[in-house]
Amino acid sequence: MTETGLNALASATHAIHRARQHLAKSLTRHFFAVALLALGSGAAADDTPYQLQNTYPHEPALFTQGLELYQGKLYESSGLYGHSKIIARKFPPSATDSITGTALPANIFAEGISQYRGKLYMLTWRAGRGLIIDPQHFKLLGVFPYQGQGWGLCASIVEGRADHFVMSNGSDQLQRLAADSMKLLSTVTVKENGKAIDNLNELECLGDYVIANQWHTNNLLIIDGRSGEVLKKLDLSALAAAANKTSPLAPEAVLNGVAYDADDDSWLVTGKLWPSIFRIKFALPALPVQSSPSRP
Ligand SMILES: [Ca+2]
Repeated sequence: MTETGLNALASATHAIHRARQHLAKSLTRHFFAVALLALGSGAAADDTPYQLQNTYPHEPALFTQGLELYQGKLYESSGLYGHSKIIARKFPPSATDSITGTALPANIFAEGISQYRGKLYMLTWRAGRGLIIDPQHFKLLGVFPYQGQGWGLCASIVEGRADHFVMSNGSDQLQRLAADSMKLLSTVTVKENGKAIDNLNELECLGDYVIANQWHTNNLLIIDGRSGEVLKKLDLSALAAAANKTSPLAPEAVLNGVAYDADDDSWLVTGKLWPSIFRIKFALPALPVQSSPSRP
């Protein structure tokens, strides 16, 4: 692998070598390698009922860091150095599906992913560089810098204002990044009745709502992305318990992964190393009326 920096990284897209190998169950995965040395280096809200709609198999080897539905496929990023990958498969899955995706270089720790205007954006934890990837062929399209650690990512789109990404970093802060430049716009502290809520991890945006799961808890938080206020909290302990019934889970096999399905207004949730993906429905609380409008 030859390369020296981010410019080389961006230009390395077409120099990637690809290999294919057949996986068990006749699944196919596309690999590419890129030169990436530059990356080396509440108590307050009530628990809210939800309805379990369905349960699907999930590959229990995946250390899920990002979950996103896009054009009938479920995209998932899986972390850990030396094991990171992005995969995609038709959803709901069937036994004959093929899995496509890409294995990532060993110095990349894949974190959250988000689809935005036909491209996948993926964070790389402590490396401070995100990757922009073509969701069809998994080619590297670009690189963007970010500040601090990168955990979860989602794209917030509201008619009448500029799009932005929301990024978590494991703290109680959410960063807003301009979607057109990936530049930091602002940060907001997530609070539940005045108390900061930390360890925010995987995210899903729906307009101004930010749905976040909190690392090492079974909580799914419904957040007003404009103010950071936790509007509701779902306790998904029953789903975590159900996952544990079929697979002994390691201590790090925690709830992580939420994706919105606009087709039926439901949500897919899973966890690291979980054998199941759950489809749930829940009512979104109304967003408070803001005294100062968010539009410019
Ligand atoms: Ca997500």
